Amino acid sequence: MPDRAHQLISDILERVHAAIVENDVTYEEYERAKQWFIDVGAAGEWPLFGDVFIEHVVEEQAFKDRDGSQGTILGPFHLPDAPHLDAPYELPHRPDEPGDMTVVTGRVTDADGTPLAGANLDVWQCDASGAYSSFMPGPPEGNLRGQVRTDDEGRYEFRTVVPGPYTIPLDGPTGLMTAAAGWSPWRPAHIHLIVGAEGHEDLVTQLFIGSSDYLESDVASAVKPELLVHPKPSETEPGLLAFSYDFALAPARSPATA
Ligand code: MBD
Ligand code: FE
Repeated sequence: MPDRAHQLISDILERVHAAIVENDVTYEEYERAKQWFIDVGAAGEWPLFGDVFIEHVVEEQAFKDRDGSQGTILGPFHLPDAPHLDAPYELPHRPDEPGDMTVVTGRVTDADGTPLAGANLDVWQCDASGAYSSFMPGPPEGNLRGQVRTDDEGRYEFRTVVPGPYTIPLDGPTGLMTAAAGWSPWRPAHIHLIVGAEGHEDLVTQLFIGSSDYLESDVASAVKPELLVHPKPSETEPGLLAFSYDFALAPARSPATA
């Protein structure tokens, strides 16, 4: 689609040029920016930069008219092949995993509220200290990643640990840019999910812990009020927290062909 490419590339560059003119950008600043581009690439932080500062607008634009539950950004830390777990579901974790254990329950339905049996929830999160397995030192491979299914009534239930807030790397180029701009580098505590069922559009979303710091200042601008959850002491399982969340999936946009 050359017209589309021409339109987008021209528009983005014109806006950069206008910002240079309006702010009277100097050669020193241009050279600093060039070195920063190089540094972001060398640090492997382009996915982080994109998902923190750009993805939220793409998500809001792409799904503004979609039926069903709210989604939010995917982020850079999803791994596609997390294990399909068996009931009773519990995300894999260390024997001495720090943090509060919680039960997460709810229903997956279509946009009209009809329960979806055999729906899949691909769940991933950081640990209580903000570390994602496979991306940060600390947790072992596969920690706090797994896939869960709904039962015949569309219900799901799994156990996990309440995640902590997360900060982007402070000493990398994305963190240095964030500090230079005077912004907080933190994301509030959240659990990522991709909820999927046959004939329905995948819902990429996050559930935000309602008691977390940084809900009002998420560096990735991904919090939506509909996505807050409030873990409370479980009424049936002493020592555990519990919360509930129901997901409604929009119909697939086009019929499957393969
Ligand atoms: C995260 O944990 C995250 O979810 C996103 C979107 C960006 C950076 C870190
Ligand atoms: Fe995250």
